Amino acid sequence: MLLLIGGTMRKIDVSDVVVALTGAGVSAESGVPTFRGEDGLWQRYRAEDLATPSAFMRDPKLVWEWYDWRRGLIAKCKPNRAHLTLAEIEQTLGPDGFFLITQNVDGLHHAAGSRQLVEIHGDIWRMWCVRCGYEVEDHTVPLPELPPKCPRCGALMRPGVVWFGETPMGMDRAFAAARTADMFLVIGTSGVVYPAAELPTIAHKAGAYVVEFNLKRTPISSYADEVILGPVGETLPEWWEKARPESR
Ligand code: BJW
Ligand code: ZN
Repeated sequence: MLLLIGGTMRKIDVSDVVVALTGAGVSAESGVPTFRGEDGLWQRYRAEDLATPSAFMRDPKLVWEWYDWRRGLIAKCKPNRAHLTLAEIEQTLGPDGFFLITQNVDGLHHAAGSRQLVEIHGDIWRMWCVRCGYEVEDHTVPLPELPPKCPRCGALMRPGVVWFGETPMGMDRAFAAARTADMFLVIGTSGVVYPAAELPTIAHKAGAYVVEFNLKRTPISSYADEVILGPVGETLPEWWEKARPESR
C-alpha cells in the first residue's frame, strides 16, 4: 500500500521529462547491503578505512578484499521490481523523456534494461590501473590475485568506483538533467552524500515536481511534493501504474 505524505498524487504529463536519482535503497530488496542505517555497511566498516584514496594507498590489499567480498555478494543478486519498473519507465517515455542517475555501483539498473543512465559513483565491475590508466570490465569472483595487477604495465589496479574526496562521474549530464526535469524522482537514498544530494534541490529550485520514495523521511522530504513511504519494490510499481501517462 502506498503511504503518501503531503500533497496529492500527480500523473506524468505526456510532454514531461522525468529524471530519477537512485541510491542503495533501490537494491536493498535484491540483497545488496546499504551503507547507512541499522544493517548498513558503515555500521561494520569505517568509510575512512575503505572508501577513500588514502585508505587505498595505505593498504590496497585490505581495500580490495572488501571490494572482492562485495563483488561476490552482488554477483548473486538480481534486479528487483523497482529496477524493472525504472527500465519500463524508460521504455515508455523514450530516450528524450527519461533519464536515470544512480549512485549505485552494482550494475543492477543495466541488468534490468535501463540504458539512459549515468553511474555517478562508478561501477564495481570495472577497474583501472593507477599508473597507465588501462581500464577493464571484469566480472570474475573471487579475483584470483589481490590486489590485481595491470596486464599492461604491472602496476596496481584500483576498483572503478568513486571514493570520498574524488570527483563523481558524469556530473555535467546529471546536473543538466536535474535542471531540465519536469518531474524528479528520488528513490532509496539517504540524501546525505554530495554532490548527489544536491540534484533534487537543483531540480526543485528549477521548478520540477519532486517525488521521494523511501522507507523513512530524509532531508529531501522537507521540500518534496510527494513522499511515498514503503519498500520501493512495492511502492514504485504501484506509483507507476497510477502516474503513467495516458499515451506515449
Ligand atoms: C529503502 C529501502 C527500501 C533502504 N525501499 N528505501 C567532509 C569531509 C570530506 C568530504 C566531505 C565533507 N563534507 C562533504 C564532503 C563531500 C563528500 C560527502 O558528501 N560527504 C558527506 C557524507 C559528509 N562527497 C564526496 O567526497 C564526493 N565527491 C565530491 O564531493 O567531490 C567534489 C565535487 C563536488 C561537486 C561536483 C564535483 C565534485 C564523492 C562521494 C563518493 C561516495 N562514495 C560512496 C562509495 C562508492 C563506492 C562503493 O560502493 O564502495 O558511494 S559512499 C556511499 O554513499 C556510496 C553511495 O553511493 C553513497 C550514497 O549512499 P545512499 O545510496 O544514499 O545509501 P544509504 O545507505 O545512505 O541510504 C539508503 C537509503 O535507502 C536510506 O534512506 C534508507 O531508508 C533507504 N532504503 N531500503 C526504500 N527497500
Ligand atoms: Zn598499467
